Amino acid sequence: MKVAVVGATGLVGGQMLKVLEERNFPVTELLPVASEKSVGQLIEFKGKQYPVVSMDDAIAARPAVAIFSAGGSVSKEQAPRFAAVGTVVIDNSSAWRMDPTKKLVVPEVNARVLTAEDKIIANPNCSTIQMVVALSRLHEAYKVERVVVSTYQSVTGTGKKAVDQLMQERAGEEPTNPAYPHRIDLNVLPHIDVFEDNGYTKEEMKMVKETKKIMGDESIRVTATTVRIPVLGGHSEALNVEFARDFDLAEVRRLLAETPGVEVVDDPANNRYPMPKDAHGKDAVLVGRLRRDESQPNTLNMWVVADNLRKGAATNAVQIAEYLLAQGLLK
Ligand code: 11C
Repeated sequence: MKVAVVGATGLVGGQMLKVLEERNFPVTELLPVASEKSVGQLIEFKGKQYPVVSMDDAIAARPAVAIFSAGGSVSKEQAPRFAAVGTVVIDNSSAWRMDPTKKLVVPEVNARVLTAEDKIIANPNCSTIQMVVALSRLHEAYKVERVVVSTYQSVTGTGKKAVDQLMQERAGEEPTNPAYPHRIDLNVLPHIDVFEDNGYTKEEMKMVKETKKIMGDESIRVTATTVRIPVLGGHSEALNVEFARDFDLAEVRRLLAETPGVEVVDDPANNRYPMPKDAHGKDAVLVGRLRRDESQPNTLNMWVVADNLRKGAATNAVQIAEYLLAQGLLK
């Protein structure tokens, strides 16, 4: 199967290649696509070298699937061109997520919505993905009414520039090309993406809107505070979840243990709880610190951690491709 990876030289693109290789996706020909200046650069995949090709050459090759991680404007312009030649595009940008004609998919939660008509499929924001994976079975059991979420997000969510900023600051150097308006080492920024007119950031509003769409329930109320911290391994989230029905904590633990994609790490007596250093490089969404909110009925507190470049981006996209393949939806 011919597979294009658009944005192959970026942080997420690199993870896409790694995950395709690790999960043994049946790639017979890889078409790595990046900016014009990278054309010809060699990319190693499954022990073979593949040259980076131009967007036009990749479209002319008519791949079965193109996994995009090249930003919203590239996606808006180029995804329809791939779709026009019959390629299924799985897009990691925010370009199509809230388009009512496009599906927004986390396979463990709503893969069933996909059909042969879907030629551009949106991959959600990383902080939304790990939250909905953790919530999906609990929603079926007790119905989520409202979520209050605070995030603690890795600089890898911003990209290479931010990783460089953190590392340079840590080494006592002045960052050459800072990604943030303030230092990030030894600091915390309550600011991810741009501020909107309502005072929330775009990242916060993504969590509100994408959750409703993926979970197929516009009645779920979400309010978010998203925060950047000087960490590399993954995003952490404190969730306060109010349900319509009461729950039993032991049953919550059992439901989470049975939830596809979730690993329960919850043994406070032995100092075991989810941490980014343990999520790093894994596909699982780690869930722990499970406890009843004693300040109001039917409400649970939980701590959710995942590698934002893997389940939050690359793994989720490849899982969508795997689902399409298994359903015979890829040519
Ligand atoms: C961050 N969540 O951590 C962002 C990165 O809409 O796919 C991913 C942005 C997106 O900065």
